[in-house]
Amino acid sequence: MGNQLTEIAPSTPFFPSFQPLHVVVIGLDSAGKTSLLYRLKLGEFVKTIPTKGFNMERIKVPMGSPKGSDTAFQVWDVGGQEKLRPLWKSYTRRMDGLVFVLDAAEAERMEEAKVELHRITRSGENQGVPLLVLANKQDLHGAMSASEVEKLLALHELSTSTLHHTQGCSALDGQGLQPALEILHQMIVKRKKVLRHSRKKR
Ligand code: G3D
Ligand code: MG
Repeated sequence: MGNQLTEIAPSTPFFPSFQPLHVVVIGLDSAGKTSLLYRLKLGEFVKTIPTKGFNMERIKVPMGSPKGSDTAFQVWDVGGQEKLRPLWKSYTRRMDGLVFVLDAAEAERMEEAKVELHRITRSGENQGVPLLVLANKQDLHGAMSASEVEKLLALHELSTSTLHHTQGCSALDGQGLQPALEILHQMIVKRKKVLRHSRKKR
């Protein structure tokens, strides 16, 4: 699910792991953001409590291409309760990539998620930042697929310059996370290339 990824050549330059990519994880409360962060950091499912502020961790993700390489992400997991959402703006400043997490088994909150996602992606300097949507809790019976989630969130309404990808995943068993982060990395690399190119032209 997504757009424009087919144009990414396998030979895209690789960012050295000493320069972590700044990635911000947001989404409604209880979507599974903190569980996903610690699944990535520790490789296991941990019991969470609602996030009042934020969690920040550096994670290293092995990349399929170039083989044997890995990429460092500095991941900010920001609380999703309604009263905390105005803070999202300050965390998303100068980010390289945005991860929006949903509880794919909770159809009744899709509209609320859509409104928040479009609000944050349209605001100021967030425009054009690559977006990874994680349709979490795929281990639950009745969880919506990535394509259903993509439609309900109306991702086609995002600006054409915003690279995006939607991936089904589960913090419980870890499925879907590795490929999702590889695609996020590819989208970030592609955008940096485009920005560099347009700066040179000026
Ligand atoms: P948040 O950080 O987005 O607010 P949390 O969400 O990571 O705190 O998770 C909220 C609840 O969802 C937790 O359950 C957590 O265990 C559960 N959860 C997170 N990811 C998954 C998943 O992939 N599958 C399933 N089945 N549950 C998940 P509680 O019961 O503590 O509220
Ligand atoms: Mg949390």
